[in-house]
Amino acid sequence: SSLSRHFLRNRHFLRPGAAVFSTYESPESVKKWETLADKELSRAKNVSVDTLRNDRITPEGIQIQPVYWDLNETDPEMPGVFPYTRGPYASMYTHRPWTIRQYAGFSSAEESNAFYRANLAAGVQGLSVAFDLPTHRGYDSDHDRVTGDVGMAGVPVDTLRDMEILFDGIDLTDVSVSMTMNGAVLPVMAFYVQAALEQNPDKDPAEIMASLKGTIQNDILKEFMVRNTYIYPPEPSIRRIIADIMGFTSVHMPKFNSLSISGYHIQEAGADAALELAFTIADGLEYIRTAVDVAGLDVDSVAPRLSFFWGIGMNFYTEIAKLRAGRRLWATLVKEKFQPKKEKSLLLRTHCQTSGYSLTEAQPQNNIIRTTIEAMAAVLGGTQSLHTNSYDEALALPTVQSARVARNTQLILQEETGICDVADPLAGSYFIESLTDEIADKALEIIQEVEEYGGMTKYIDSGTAKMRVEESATRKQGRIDSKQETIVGVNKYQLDGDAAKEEMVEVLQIDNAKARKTQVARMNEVKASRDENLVREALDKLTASAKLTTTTSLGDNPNNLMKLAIDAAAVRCTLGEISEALEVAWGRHVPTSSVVQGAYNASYNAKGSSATEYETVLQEVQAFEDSEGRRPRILVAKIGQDGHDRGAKVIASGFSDLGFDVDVGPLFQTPEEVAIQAIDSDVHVIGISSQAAAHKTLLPALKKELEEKGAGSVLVVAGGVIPPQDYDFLMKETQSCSAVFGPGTRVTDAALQVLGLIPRESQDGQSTAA
Ligand code: MLC
Ligand code: 5AD
Repeated sequence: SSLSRHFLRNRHFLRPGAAVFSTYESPESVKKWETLADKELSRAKNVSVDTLRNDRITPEGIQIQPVYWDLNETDPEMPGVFPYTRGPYASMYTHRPWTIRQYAGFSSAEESNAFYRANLAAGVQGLSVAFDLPTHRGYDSDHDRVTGDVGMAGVPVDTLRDMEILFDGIDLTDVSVSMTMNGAVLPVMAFYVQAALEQNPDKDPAEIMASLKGTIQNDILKEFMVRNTYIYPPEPSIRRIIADIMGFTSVHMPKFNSLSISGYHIQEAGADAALELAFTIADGLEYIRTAVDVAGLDVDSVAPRLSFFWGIGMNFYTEIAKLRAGRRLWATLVKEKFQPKKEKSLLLRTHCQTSGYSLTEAQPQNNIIRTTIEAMAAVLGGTQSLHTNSYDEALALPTVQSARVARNTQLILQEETGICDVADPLAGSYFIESLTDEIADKALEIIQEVEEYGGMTKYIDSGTAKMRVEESATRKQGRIDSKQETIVGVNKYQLDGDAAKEEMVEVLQIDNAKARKTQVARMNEVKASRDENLVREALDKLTASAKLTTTTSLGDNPNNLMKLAIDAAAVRCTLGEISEALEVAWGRHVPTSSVVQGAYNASYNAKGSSATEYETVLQEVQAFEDSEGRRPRILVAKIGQDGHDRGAKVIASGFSDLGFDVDVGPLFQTPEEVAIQAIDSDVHVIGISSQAAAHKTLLPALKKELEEKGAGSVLVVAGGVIPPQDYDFLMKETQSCSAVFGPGTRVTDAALQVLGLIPRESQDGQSTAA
């Protein structure tokens, strides 16, 4: 067992530079490592393993080796060697540090472009584009479902023109670009490719495409599970869109990573590390199966360009172990299931992002420390690329200043600490090795369960995947609310009154109406100058291809959807039009939703926790029922294109365990649709959860709808990422809600406060609301 392996053996760690090394016969794996490392290092000027060994001497006179291993082992695991637990590359950061890649997008292409250029000048090595939610969901900025969302959570892209401005002055054949896009992946990839072609009108298009390096997220499975920016149903999303993109890129864009298989959002939705690891690897296996079985592609033509993406939270050791275990699991499973011929097909290369969920609204400067610790875990785990969050994460999009601190966190790690000097420096630690084994075992158990079920598509379809994540999230909230888990400044060591005010930080404010107006004007300009016949023709071809039932994935197939989307981009079709052309054939996906029962209760009231507040809420709910004749009823709703639903789900589950009648509204509602549902269900209160900054447009709109429908007395409360600077606007100026619950609010506290605010009918129509 792993216990005996790691605790009982008497190990001797002799460093490879020691005198004994002269008589030491390197095992095969070490020889293989040295050959690989020399090959990697020789790419850089005049460097070899030997130069590294001899040149790097500390002020104390100690030689730093590029890698360490146990000289007693006959076959020690080495970085860059199967099963890659210790890293995908032999030389790791001694040759090239991880890419500092800050995810960002602001309310216009111009602003985002300025940010990217400034960042590149300041040491950032790759770009990563955050699009706004209408773009994610395939709507043009003038669509009436997106009034509150344009430019709020990222950059809006309606046409090729926006993409050209976004990368103005940035050579796309030189800088690697990651684009986080899943739903509207075809038009966005098409705009990107076409922008690169038009940047280089004199060069051979095939050559340009072949030189493009970067990553498209394109991971729709986790969208259906947790992130929710899908457009079409699973079947065409996977078997047509993803298959065709893999097919196209494998032929025309061999340097481009066609998928970024993401655990990040699974963790952010509340999953623990084993669940994140398992579902992500299982997603990856499903994508290879799609490539091989549906698209008829060879495993070696797609697997080398699959890339991964992990979330890194505050469980320092666990996160390091997760990255190591992930590489081992992936290499082992891909080898076993698909027998690739290329070694590169087995490498798990990954991006990491520090956890947004772990950051707090209270005392935001503490988030700098949290992010630093998480970044260190990602680096010690051997990530290839990293985003560090800004400390104002729980309040708004980053300001110039908070973005700089976030970027500098990585520059300091790379250039001041020596952390890059040694590959996989924690290998051989009894604890880390043991934890790596155990996380791998736990994840493998879940992967096997999923595989036996028939793979991740079926598993997600059954609703089990989502339920497991939501249950994990609700349990975590219970542990936090009952103080079994500490969050400094939130459930322990809080600041009070004046001191708390001192800690307020300036946040970025976005003028949503202005962003929308500018976008719509530019889009109309593009539309006015294009040839409508060509537009119609390109869109019709997309629809016709979408209706085909045969595979179109082979890169040169004239019906390949990626190829047709590029043709459509070239004649200036908009993102909304391209998306609509496919929707005609496939329809839009309609999600279902359910509420986890009992998990909050179980973890809150776990052995050893004090449950008095919990009891108090139960008693108050009972008193409400006794006086009003029915239980308090709440509609937990999301408005606009914001699909972040962990908060909403946790509130729904928690309130339900606490005795409320809970209705959960569907995602992506308009204010009017929420008002109608609230009235139909005769709820006392609507709880709006907002994570994507549209609250200042959408909450007043909801209030207006309620009043117009004669339901002005329905209580509205809001929660989520809402900067304190906006509280007065919402509660006083526009009176669009009666309370705002920021991140870190305990569910029990929110429930008590809501109960106090509901007007009671029992007292002669007199409201007793506080
Ligand atoms: C690197 N290289 C080495 C080396 N290190 N070669 C030899 N020895 C070493 N030690 C080489 C690589 O082989 C490669 O070349 C090149 O250098 C670049 O290294 P890389 O490791 O591929 O790094 P990078 O280009 O940065 O790619 C990292 C990646 C990629 C593979 C993980 O997919 C990526 O950048 N992902 C980013 C995803 C992202 O930003 N997502 C944001 C999501 S935010 P070659 O020739 O082999 O390619 C989000 C939030 C939300 O999702 O919800 O909105
Ligand atoms: N700019 C910068 N960072 C962003 N994030 C999301 N949108 C943006 C943006 N437009 C980051 C936050 C969030 C994670 C999903 O990505 O850290 O938690």
